[in-house]
This record gives sequence, structure tokens and C-alpha cells, in this order.
Amino acid sequence: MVVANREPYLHERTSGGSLKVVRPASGLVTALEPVMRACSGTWIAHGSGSADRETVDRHDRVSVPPGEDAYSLRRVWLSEEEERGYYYGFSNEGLWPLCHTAHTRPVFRAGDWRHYQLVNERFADAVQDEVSGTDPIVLVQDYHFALAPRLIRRRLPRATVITFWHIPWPTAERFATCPWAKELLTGLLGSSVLGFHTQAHCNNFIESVERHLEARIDRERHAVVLGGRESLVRSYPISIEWPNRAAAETAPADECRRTVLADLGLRPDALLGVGVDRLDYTKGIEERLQAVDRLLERFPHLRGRFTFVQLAAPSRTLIERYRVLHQSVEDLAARINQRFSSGTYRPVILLRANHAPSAVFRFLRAADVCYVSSLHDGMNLVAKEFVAARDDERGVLVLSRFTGAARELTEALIVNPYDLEEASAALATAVAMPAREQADRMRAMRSYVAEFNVYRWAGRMLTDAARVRQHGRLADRLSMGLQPLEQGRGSEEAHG
Ligand code: ADQ
Repeated sequence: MVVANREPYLHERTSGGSLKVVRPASGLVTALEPVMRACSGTWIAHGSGSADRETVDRHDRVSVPPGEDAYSLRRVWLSEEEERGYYYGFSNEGLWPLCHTAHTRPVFRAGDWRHYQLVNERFADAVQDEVSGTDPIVLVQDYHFALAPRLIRRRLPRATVITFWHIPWPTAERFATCPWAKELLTGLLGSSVLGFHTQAHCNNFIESVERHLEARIDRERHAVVLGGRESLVRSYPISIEWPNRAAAETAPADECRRTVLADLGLRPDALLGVGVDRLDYTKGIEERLQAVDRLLERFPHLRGRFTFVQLAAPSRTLIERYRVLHQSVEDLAARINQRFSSGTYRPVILLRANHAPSAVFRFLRAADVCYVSSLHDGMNLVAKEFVAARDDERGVLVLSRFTGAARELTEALIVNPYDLEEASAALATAVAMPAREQADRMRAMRSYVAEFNVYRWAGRMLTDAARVRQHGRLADRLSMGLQPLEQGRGSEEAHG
């Protein structure tokens, strides 16, 4: 069972009155959806599509993916007030800026916290509703549900709860600014396994525990013991499906390049840069466009030839900070275009929309360079998707050192996105890179992502959870006063 705020498929009613299925722009959905297709089960999420209520059965369930019915989606309904407090408020104005070093101040409101608590309870109730046995495996996803692991355990003491935190964990000092630091930590330590993308995030989490709770830290086993219960705290770098479905559904690279250039009105020998993001201040979209500006300033021969296309999916638009970002990205693109345009040439093209996965891959396949410039990012799956898209072994990835992905995709050109000299030089190197070197780098990254794909990510967490589960069963048996060797083996094998 998966518990996540975002649903993998939303049903929307279009202005013409027809029903439309939407795949949201979300790294969590990109990663988890193929795992659910493979394993089946139930995904519990907030039903946020305008036609979501019309498409569920009387238990609020719908089979997905539409037409394939591989698993069940259970929708939880939230009032506008709950969504404002729990989702926009505490999760996205509080925890999101708290966990990302991107210079936006977190806002903590007691009213939002109250909604966050209540919604976490609502989802724990939904888990209890959906389970058939007493010891389900529940995968709790992300910062929207820090309290859920403990709440689920209270309802189902024998559940195996695997929690994955998709964003960075801040330093202990920074985390201490949250008025409910202790409650968040205690909630998360209801998990059997708690995963982060990197060891640095695990270390920050453990330091936060040391500062706020009376818990035992077992550094040897990477575990925290609180109230006699153990949680493993380990790094599990997330990834994408491989072989990749979106890649398989997209035309070959030369065709993508030809049609994308034609659609954008660019000349056939144009040099194309691509960025793909939710419109979020952590993604460094302004810094990226500034690097394009500096590139054209420093290298005049690229004027008229280099174009940067930014795919930007509107995100969290009810929050003021996101509206400000939206405007400033538009203004910046307009300024750069004014500065360097000539005739029909425009150096920056903003495509503000949530594109279908194969439309995203079409751009990634057409590009000479993909620039991922996050100021701070747990992993960043666009970087891995670019690698998956390039079965032609062409294209150069320029990647911010502040992404989790930079630790794995070491053959990318790694840059500090704040350093416009370094970033613009890397873009210039990328567009001039000989085909052979592009291929060497791309081949190395493709073989890495192929091996460390999302099934491996899920598999490692499930294997660790199985060990914890087994350990717990043996401990229970001992505490019941039974002889572990004589009485244990038969029943353990029978239960698998
Ligand atoms: P996100 O912040 O959502 O994920 P990311 O990992 O880059 O970031 O994933 C974004 C996903 O949305 C990708 O699959 C991308 O193709 C898609 N997308 C982005 N812009 C789009 C657009 N304009 N149209 C359509 N699709 C678009 C969070 C964390 C990350 C972490 C993931 C997974 O912030 O650090 O990598 O979870 O753990």
C-alpha cells in the first residue's frame, strides 16, 4: 500500500464537458507509478481532480492505469480549508522551504499544523480501512505525511511501515526552527525503515534526533531506537523505470529533433538547450536563464543560433511565492529576448504547461544540452530522464552540484548554478563537445541508470524491511517465552 498526497492519475472535466485523465508533473509519481504497476496493491492519495468524485466506486476507489487496471487508487477527500492548511500551508509554506536551502523563509502557522495533524490522521484511517490482514506493508511517501508512520503503527502495530522522504533533510540547527520538530521526528520514527536519497540527509536526520529526542542511535546498523522500537535510517537514491515507458513511446531522436526545431520555427542547424521543471523556486530557473544570458553575452557567435526551451509546469499557484516566481521568470525571459533577439530569433522560449511524459521525452531527445540548475534538490529525476531519453548517445547534461543526482551522474558537467561564469562556460563546452565525448559520457550514465533503476530502489527498501519484519517476529516469539529454534522454524517457513 502506498500513501502519498499526489495521485498518479487525476480525472478532469474539460471546458467542453468531456473527461480527461491527467498525469501530474511530480517526481514522486514518476518514480512510484512503475513500482505499483509491477507490484499491484492500493495507492491512497488526495482526490484533487475536478472529476475525481464522478469516477470512483462507492468505496472511493478506481482501478488504474485507465484501461490496464494494474492497481487500485483510493481517493481521500479534503475540504478546501484542509487542503489550504495541510497542503499549501504546513507542507508547502513550512516544510518545503525548511528542507531546501533556497532562501525562502518557512512560514509556520498553528492553524496549518492543526490541519496537517488531522489530515495525517485521516490518511492513517484510510490505511486501516484498506488493509485486509494485520501486518500490511505500507509505503508512506514524503513530507506531507511525517506523522502518519506513528499513527499507522498505533492502529496496526504489526504493520511494516517504509517511509521515504523525497526532499533533503536540513541540518539539525535549521530543523530546530520548526516549532513542531519533536512531533515530526517522533511521527517519522513510527517507521520500520526511513529512507532518504543521500547519506548526508540521513546524517542530518540523526543529528536532529539527537538534539530533540531521548533515543538510542545505533551507528553500526544505521538505526534509531525510540521507546524500544527500532527504525532503520538509510539512504536509497531514487531512480526511474528502466526500460523506460515514455522513452519507448517517443519517436527516434533524429525525428524528435527535426519536428521540435520545425515546431519552434528554428533553423535546422540550431543549437537547442532544454530545461524541464515544475515552476518552483528550488529548481533555479531564474539562475538558469541568467546563465543563458551570460552565455550569449560571452560568446557572441552563439547569438542567433542557440535557443533555450524551458518546459515549466505551473505548481502550487495558490502560494504567493510561486506567483512571484512565475512573474519573475516571465520578465527575465522577456528581458533576455529583448536583448538578443533579431529577426525571428528568440533565445528563450517558455512553454508553461504540464506536458504528457512522451512530450517531455520528445524535447529531451531533441536537445543538444539539458541544463538542470536546482539550488537544492533531493534527487532530480529530469536528469535521469534525459539520460534515459538519449538512446542515440548524444546530448550533454549540465547538472547542479546541489542535486542528489550529481552524486551519481558524475559524467555530467557538474556546476554551481549560482556561479554564472562557471555555468555559462559549461553550456558553451556542452554545445561544442565532440560527438565521441558526448557518447562516452552518455554511455556511462545510461549504464548506471539502467542498473540503479527504480525497481532496484524499491527492492532494496523492501529487502531491508523484510529483515526488520523477521527480526520483529523472532523478538515477539522470544518475549512470548517460546523456544526460538524448536518452535520457530516451522511456523516462520509456513508464513514465508
Ligand atoms: P520533483 O520536485 O517533482 O520531485 P523531479 O525529481 O525533477 O522533481 O521530478 C519531476 C517530474 O515531473 C519528472 O518526471 C519530470 O519529467 C516531470 N515534469 C517536470 N516538469 C514538467 C512539465 N513541464 N511537464 C510535464 N512533466 C514535467 C521530488 C523531489 C526530487 C526527487 C523526486 C523523487 O523534489 O528531488 O527527485 O521527488 O524522489
